[in-house]
Amino acid sequence: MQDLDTLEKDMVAAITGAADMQALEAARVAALGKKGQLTQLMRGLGQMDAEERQTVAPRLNQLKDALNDAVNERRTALNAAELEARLASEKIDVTLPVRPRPAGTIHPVSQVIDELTAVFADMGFEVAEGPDIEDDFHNFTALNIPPEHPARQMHDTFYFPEKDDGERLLLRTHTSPVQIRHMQAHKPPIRIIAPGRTYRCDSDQTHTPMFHQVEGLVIDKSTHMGHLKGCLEEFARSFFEIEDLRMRFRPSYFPFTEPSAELDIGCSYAGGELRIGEGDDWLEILGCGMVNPRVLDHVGIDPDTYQGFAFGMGIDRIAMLKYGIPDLRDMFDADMRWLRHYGFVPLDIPTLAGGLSR
Ligand code: 2U9
Repeated sequence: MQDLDTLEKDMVAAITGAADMQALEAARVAALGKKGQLTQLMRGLGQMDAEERQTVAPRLNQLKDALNDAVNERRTALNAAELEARLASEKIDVTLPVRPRPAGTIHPVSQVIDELTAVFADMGFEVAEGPDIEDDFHNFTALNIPPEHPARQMHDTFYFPEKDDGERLLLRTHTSPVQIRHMQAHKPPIRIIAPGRTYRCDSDQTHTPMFHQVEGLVIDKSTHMGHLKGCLEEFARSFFEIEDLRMRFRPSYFPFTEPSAELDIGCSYAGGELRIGEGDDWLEILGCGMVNPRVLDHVGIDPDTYQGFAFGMGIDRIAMLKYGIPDLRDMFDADMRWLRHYGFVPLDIPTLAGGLSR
């Protein structure tokens, strides 16, 4: 019996000390398996006389129960530890966003350029581009702004240092030189828009030294003011996504167009908040006119055969109006918080069919 006590102690120690399920199974088999130590002892009962069997058999049964209890207890403990470890390793933070936001957004100016392009492309316009650094002829003279013209002062031009030949290059003050270059390189009919950066030495609450413009030009044999009106009304309705938008053309003056006009759209300023398409007030959105015949002369297009219309508008301004952006200067501060707030989802490309804005 003393031997059985030692044996029990050793087997229970092997079971309770098993570090994992594999070790526990090995300890169980060593004690209770077909060839296990207890099974061998049970088999020995047959060789015992009745009296000895009567004392040993209950002791072996008790040992068997103790070993089974020890195995079950250890299995439960190991299972619990394994679950604990799995739960710890599979921990998820339920406060994390379900799907991470893409890091970048589309700047409102880029978004509005895409929207303008979609609207005018649908009317058959192509996009034209040209250099930011221009010469005096393409930026001024060809546009009927001769050297002594007062409009030159109004443009607050950034000039480069004078070259050896006396020429002074400049940063374009409007995108009009793009249309001049296009007319020099292409014969009419012409139907283009020119979006891009423009520069004027001016900086305050409503002006930045770099800003964006889009201009448009249509030249054909019988293009007239009715085409201008229809085209720009269609543009305003599509761009602001308001079918019954109120509009009016007001006479104006530009050296490069004659006659000239400005387009106002209906709005309300009630409660200090601008609402486009509501109320009785007016908001100027663009300038336009019939291309001055002198401009056509400068690029070698016969004004007796061809005529056309042109328009121009500030992209930054209409982006602010459409998307309720309060301060112009924030547009070019590259502040990530501002960009996250006013930016657009990269794959939300504006189309007329799919909707211009979200
Ligand atoms: C050519 C002929 C004519 C472009 C035009 C305007 C009227 C105009 C301003 C709007 C706000 C500039 O950004 S702004 O300050 N532009 O009002 N632009 S007509 O006329 C052209 C252009 C090119 C060859």
